[in-house]
Amino acid sequence: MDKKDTDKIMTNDFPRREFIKNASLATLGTLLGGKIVFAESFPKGLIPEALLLEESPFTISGKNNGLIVLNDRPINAETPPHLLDPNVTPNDIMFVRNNGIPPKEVNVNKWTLTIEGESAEQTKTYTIADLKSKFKEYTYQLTLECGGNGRSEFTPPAKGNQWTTGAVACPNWTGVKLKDVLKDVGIKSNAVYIGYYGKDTHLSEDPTKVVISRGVPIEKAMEDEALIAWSMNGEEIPYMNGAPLRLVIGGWPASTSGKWLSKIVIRDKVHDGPKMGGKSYRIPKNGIAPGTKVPDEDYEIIESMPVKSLITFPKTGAIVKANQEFEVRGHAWAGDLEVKAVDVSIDFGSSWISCSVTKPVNRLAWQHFSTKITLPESGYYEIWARATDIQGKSQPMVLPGWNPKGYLNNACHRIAIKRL
Ligand SMILES: Nc1nc2c(c(=O)[nH]1)N[C@H]1C(S)=C(S)[C@@H](COP(=O)(O)O)O[C@H]1N2
Ligand SMILES: [Mo]
Repeated sequence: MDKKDTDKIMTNDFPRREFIKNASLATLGTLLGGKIVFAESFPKGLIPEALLLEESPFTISGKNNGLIVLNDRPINAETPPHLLDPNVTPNDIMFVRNNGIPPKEVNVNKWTLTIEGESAEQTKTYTIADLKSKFKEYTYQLTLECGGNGRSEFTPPAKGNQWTTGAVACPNWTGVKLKDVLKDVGIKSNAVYIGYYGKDTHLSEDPTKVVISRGVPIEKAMEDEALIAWSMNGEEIPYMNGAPLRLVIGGWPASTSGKWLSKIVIRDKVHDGPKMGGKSYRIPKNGIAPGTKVPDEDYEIIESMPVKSLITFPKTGAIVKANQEFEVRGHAWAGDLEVKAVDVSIDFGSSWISCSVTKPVNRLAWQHFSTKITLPESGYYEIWARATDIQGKSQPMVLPGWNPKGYLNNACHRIAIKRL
């Protein structure tokens, strides 16, 4: 079964229809790429004709119209698994996770990056041209996954974007090493953390309010693969993904990869910008029963992301012929670690078939798995994928431990298949 065949086969778009049916007119407007004129006459519950078309003709700026919009203010959109099939994620396919409103003006020639902070030897400001001429350029393929990817599966449900599996991507990033720029400024010996600031604006429209300002320990910032990037897959970074400049911290929650990057602070303590404290991107230090309340001091910051995999082919809902052998393939990643093995199951986890797994092209890039499968008799199947990292940790089959904000769901990915 080649790619074209499964593309033609049915897919289950029911959840999307439910969402659209219940969406506000403003959300529908975003999905359609403009406000609905005469909205007051639009029958409640009717699905706009444009959204009934197989491919919506209108999109989020620069993005593939197959992305699924979860929220319109701020704009958040995830990628269905089958669109993540390429080994290197194309620019128009990468998910969008905004906490605020992207900057109105993005001028590459006027853009500056300032480095400062109590553990910086001096304050220095660079234009993008300065960065390009002063420092050596590097390209790495780096995996970015939102800490809340998979949130929709937790019960009791957690507030926030109801990501299913699509808040992950692994494009090629080009830029300079964060460590080269930090060293050029000078790092004091008491440095422990860095923090970023971007040019997006707060949902309240209060210009003094910072949307999000997170960071990483200085050791993570000094890794070879931590980049200040201006390019994705050899092109400009898409506007929604942080053009013209962003941090790329592979393997850690993507919230550490600041978009529309304008300032980096070198701190003598753990960075304390908005979304570093409380329950944001933090999980209880100890396992808890679902629904338990935990005081803030018993939380810790999420660092390396857990092992996970995604089946990108076939597309869920595919129908295969009797005795038809077909390929099952996808990607697997494990935060700072490498993936050692990927297994798939066609019998709900009773037995597992081991897949071939590629080496990562560089550290912190996702890996690819594949195997060939024939289904024994006619009927409904699920294919489950389970990756194991080099330390022997595997994905849970159903759900990992519940946490109040619904982070780090690395449960096995499942797809539905029917055999004729
Ligand atoms: N300036 C800025 N940087 C940001 C964010 C943001 O809202 N503003 N969102 C963060 C979060 S939570 C994630 S998951 C990633 C998403 O990156 P993407 O939108 O390019 O997929 O960007 C991170 N960097
Ligand atoms: Mo995120």
